[in-house]
Amino acid sequence: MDLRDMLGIKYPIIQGGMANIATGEFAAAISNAGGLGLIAAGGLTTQQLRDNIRKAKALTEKPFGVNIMLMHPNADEASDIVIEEGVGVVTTGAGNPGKYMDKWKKAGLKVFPIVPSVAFARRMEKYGADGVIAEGTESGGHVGELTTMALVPQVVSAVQIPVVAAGGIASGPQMLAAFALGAVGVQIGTALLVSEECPIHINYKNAIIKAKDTDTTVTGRIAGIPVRILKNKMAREYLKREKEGANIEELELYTLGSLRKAVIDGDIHTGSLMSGQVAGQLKQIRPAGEIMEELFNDFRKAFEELKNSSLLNR
Ligand code: TUI
Repeated sequence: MDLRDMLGIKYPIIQGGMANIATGEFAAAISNAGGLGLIAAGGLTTQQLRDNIRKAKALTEKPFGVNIMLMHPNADEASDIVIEEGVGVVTTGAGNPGKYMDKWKKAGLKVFPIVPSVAFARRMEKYGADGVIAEGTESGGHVGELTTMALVPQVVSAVQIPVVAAGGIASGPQMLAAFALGAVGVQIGTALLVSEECPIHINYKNAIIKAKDTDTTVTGRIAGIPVRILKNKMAREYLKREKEGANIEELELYTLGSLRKAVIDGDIHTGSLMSGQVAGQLKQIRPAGEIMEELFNDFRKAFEELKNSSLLNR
């Protein structure tokens, strides 16, 4: 199955959900540039979600979707709004979308749950998911345990439905690796955070551009909500207090509203700068169309180089 035909898109690229960041305007920009843009329902009120869907519809003729962050208190309402507003595609993260699957399938929505394990992917296939997004721990934000390299091929072997790879993909060779592992497409988050169209504070973008390979860390492992962010003052204090045995209530004081601090105020010291491990590769802020076009062209080049390499020719 070619993901481009399945979703009606130019590149086999689904935008990462990115709660509190991915607006209707941003999703439309990604869709107009040839990927599948997504509005993140996480962080929006129900009315804001409706408004953002209508905004995206006004700004693009191309397909777009909604990402529903299942830990968000508004997930139930969001699950109805996507039906009422006639959204074509839903991706879900940070939980089990099982209770919504029947109504979504009846409404003709295409559903791609994000899965951190083989068992969860199998369960989603049984529920009737159209595909799954196998997301490795290299990703930014809320992460699972397994790496993309280990997770994707095991999910591909376990299910019949299409598998999209996510986590650690921001270059042509990484995209090639995802396809080599059996994925039919990729989900791209961090690389699109540093697009011109992405509505985060410039300080947040510059922090990603400045970051090196080892500059992300994972907070919240003990509390059971592991979140990958760029190392900063907030991350250091959080990890210190976490090690010292601070309770969840205290730790939440660090994280509550901290993503918005980074996104809106550009506070790179006490804000939560969610980012994947690929931050170290990203060196400039560019239009989203250029980022996706280069990714796909470099994927082709990487494949040609591999075919012509001495490895295969002696
Ligand atoms: O959801 C994400 N990434 C996210 S959500 C987010 S917003 C946030 N803000 C503050 C704290 C926490 C989150 C930022 N980034 N990725 C998809 C994802 N889903 N990663 C891991 C999972 C997952 C984990 C467990 C999916 C299912 C699951 O199973 C739960 C179950 O019921 O067994």
